[in-house]
Amino acid sequence: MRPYLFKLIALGDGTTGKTSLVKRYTEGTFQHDYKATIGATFALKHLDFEMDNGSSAKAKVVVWDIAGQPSFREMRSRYMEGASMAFIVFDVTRPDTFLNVANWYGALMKKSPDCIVAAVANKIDLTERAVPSEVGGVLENWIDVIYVETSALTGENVDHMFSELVKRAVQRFGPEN
Ligand code: G3D
Ligand code: MG
Repeated sequence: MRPYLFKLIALGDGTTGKTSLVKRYTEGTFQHDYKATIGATFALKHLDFEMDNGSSAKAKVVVWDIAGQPSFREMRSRYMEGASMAFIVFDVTRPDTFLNVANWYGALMKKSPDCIVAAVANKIDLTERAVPSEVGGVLENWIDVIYVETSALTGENVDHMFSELVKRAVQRFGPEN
């Protein structure tokens, strides 16, 4: 059986933890001194998983991560097009990054309306949390997202976030997309 092939993109304001989440997921590491470069970087993840009917399946996920401080404009074109999945990250210590989630979502829906989306509350390991968990229910009722709370630092919920996206993408798009 041919593997599923998916494009997954990282979205969200600068320094919310996009690159750290991608690294945690694809390499299992956390780098304190990651240096941003210009352009986008790519990581490939191979997955073996079980379908609801018990059969096994394989997926290849190409994760796109834009480098540096992203703007909506530079993100819109190639980057968002053809994405099967996206995660929009905000930093729980910075409410302004939470308020921008809906803007990222709107821009994404213009380019990839069928995309499966996760809204990710990152940096939950920090004690200076300013955005409470209750926003999860608000977000899920407001826009069509899966809400997940993560820490790229400790790794909490990171695999869960990515596997939820892949599971739903398999359900929505089926094989050979
Ligand atoms: P970005 O790709 O969205 O711009 P980065 O964000 O992944 O580069 O992360 C920005 C900063 O936040 C980095 O700090 C990184 O170490 C930190 N960070 C990312 N995720 C977490 C997390 O879950 N918990 C904590 N405590 N910090 C996190 P520096 O200081 O290296 O610039
Ligand atoms: Mg980055």
